[in-house]
Amino acid sequence: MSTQADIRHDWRPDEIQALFDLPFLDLLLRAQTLHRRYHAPNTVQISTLLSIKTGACPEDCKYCPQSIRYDTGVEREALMDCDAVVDAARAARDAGATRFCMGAAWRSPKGKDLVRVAEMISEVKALGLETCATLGMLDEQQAQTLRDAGLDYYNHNVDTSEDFYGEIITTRTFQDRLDTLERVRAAGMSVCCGGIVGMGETVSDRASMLRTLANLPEHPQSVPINQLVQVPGTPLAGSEAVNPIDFVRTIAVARILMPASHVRLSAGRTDMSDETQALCFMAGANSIFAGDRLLTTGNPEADHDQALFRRLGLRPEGAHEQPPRDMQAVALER
Ligand code: SAM
Ligand code: DTB
Ligand code: SF4
Repeated sequence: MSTQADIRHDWRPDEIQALFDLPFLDLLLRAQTLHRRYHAPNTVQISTLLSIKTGACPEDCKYCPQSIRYDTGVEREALMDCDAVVDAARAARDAGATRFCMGAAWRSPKGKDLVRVAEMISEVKALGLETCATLGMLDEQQAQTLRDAGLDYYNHNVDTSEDFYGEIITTRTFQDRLDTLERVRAAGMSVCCGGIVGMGETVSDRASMLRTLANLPEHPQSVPINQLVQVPGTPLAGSEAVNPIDFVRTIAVARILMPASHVRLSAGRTDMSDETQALCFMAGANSIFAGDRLLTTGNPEADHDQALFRRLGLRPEGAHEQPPRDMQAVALER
């Protein structure tokens, strides 16, 4: 049974630190127990990403292969044609995704580009998919335009703690991020907001980032937890890799702080073992990106994910009309 007492917006730093300090198995048990009050067990929501405008971003996010400031070999690509985006969305739907997320390497969208993205959103929604976009900072009017086009979710990550933010990005502030999130909420869209683990932050930074998310006026409906994908040429390439147990702890604490939200095991899965991913699901992750690409970097192959789902007895959430053929096979076998 769910209780309002689980959904809090007044978490104190010491309470969150105490969660990180729990014995690992106590933390996992608590996270999975709470998870089952709010979500169907063994069920994972599937999103697919498409980079609709790639590279040459003016921002200086130290993790990002798409910043114009770093030589990462990412080929810049102008905003895609609507038809090509719709084709990709249809393929994602037919492969079992229920949400399609369109990402653009912008600081913020420009007028005429936003009109084109609005058209893409309407057409992707008409396929019966939930729509998500991540286009950088928005003003009120832009948020409303996206909402009117049928955008369900807007992804805009805080990425790390307020204190550590300036070490990672200097071209905008943490408050700029919060301001956009407020406009997204005010326009009536669901918020997808999370961050990255493995950028040299401390556990206390991770706790502070999650506290920011949990103490927002509403919990983000979707909370992507990314493990840094180290891309040669970015300033963060060569960072010390995050220990898998510490990554799983971050997922578990996110689950406990935001029990009703979808917590997405996001970027970084190609660098994780199946066992680490299984622990993430045990810790309360119930969403992934499927498809062999994220935006510019790789993601596990469909075959690998299907085998992992089969071995763990996981099923896709609300799969579209019919489950994809391979997932039907999973259901029949069980
Ligand atoms: N330009 C927009 C923005 O920054 O909001 C949208 C696209 S941006 C690529 C979306 C998110 O991807 C970032 O906020 C960051 O959390 C994540 N991201 C980017 N590069 C990453 C990397 N190398 N590893 C993990 N996550 C990454
Ligand atoms: C999020 O939190 N992770 C996704 C999505 N939101 C847009 C992006 C991950 C990007 C990883 C690096 C790349 O592929 O360029
Ligand atoms: Fe640009 Fe977004 Fe990459 Fe930052 S994370 S450099 S804003 S594409």
